[in-house]
Amino acid sequence: MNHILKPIFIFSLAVAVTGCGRNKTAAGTAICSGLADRMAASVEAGMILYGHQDDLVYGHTWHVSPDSAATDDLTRSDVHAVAGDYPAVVGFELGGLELGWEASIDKVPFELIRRASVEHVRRGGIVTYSWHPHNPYTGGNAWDVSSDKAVSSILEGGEHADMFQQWLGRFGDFFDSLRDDNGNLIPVIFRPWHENIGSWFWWGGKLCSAKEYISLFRETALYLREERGLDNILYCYSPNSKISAEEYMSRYPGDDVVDILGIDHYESPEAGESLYGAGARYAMQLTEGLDMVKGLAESHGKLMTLSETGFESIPDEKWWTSVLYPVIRNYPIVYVLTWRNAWDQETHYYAPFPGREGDFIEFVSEPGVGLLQDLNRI
Ligand code: BMA
Repeated sequence: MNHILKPIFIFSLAVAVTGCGRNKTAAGTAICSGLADRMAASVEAGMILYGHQDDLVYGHTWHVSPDSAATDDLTRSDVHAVAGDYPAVVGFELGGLELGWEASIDKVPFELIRRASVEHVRRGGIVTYSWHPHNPYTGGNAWDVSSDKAVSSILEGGEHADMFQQWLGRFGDFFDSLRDDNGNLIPVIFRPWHENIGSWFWWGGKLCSAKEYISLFRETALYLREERGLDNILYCYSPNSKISAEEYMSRYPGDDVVDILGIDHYESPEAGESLYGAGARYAMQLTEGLDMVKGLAESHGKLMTLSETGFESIPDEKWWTSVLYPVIRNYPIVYVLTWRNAWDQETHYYAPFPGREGDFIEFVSEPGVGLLQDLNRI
């Protein structure tokens, strides 16, 4: 929103922003340190940026059709339609890119994702990528946890190691294509191998050893950075919530390949649980999770984020101001990203849209909650 920024939070920002350009970091150059410094400045100003997954490429009732992927002006957005401004952060999903598909698992052409990413950064925004890759061992999707050999099979020496190199090659090509009008690479955030302590993805806690997971993350980041020389990527490590600090760190890939510590946490009522009860439980667990990440981010000199959150269909009319905001306002998080508004699933939405605004406008009017224009004033 266009509110005047009232930084009311005084954070002791122990963040050394190790982002590229500083000592031990993921990328090591000026391209990334610009983004890392900007994010640190935003936190220091008491701002929490709002992010939304796939915001510019589809919403609850619309999507950019594949036919106009090369020409659409990318001005549509459910968040903009409700709040009059774009999210400061936009997330995009890269699942399917590893297989050489034209469009993602959510049917968004990668050429459209590339254009929307460059355009959002041109407008002053921040872009982050999630990845739900197919199971390399079974051929199933990211949620296929039927084998505990998937991760080991693609690591160096594994039977599908070549396949993984091919996957990484496609990712290298994609990140290398993220260039502005002058041909310069744009800085972005990549958040691979997420929610890795739980066991709902094939790279999850019970599906591979800690050593294998760490190799997986490191091979990914080091391929892009060292072998491809891509110095425009900040890496985010984002386990699921409801875990201890020991569990969080048990699979930590290392300070040299991680720039941002995140956590994913959703509200999801249990059978028979009231809306109030579910909100209170979500808030308590989120508090525990953010307390933990804050401590770790401080001791490792990293930025922190609530990398994914939301309440599907947002049944609570006051969710944004009475459940989410009272918790996140207490933490120096760079951004909070709510998940996608699927255009082809009636109830699969996590952000407002016209006719279903809830209290989102009040939320983005709260002190320190930032949309794109707020970020541009930093
Ligand atoms: C999940 C759901 C799926 C989607 C996946 C990747 O949480 O939204 O429908 O395919 O994320 O975006």
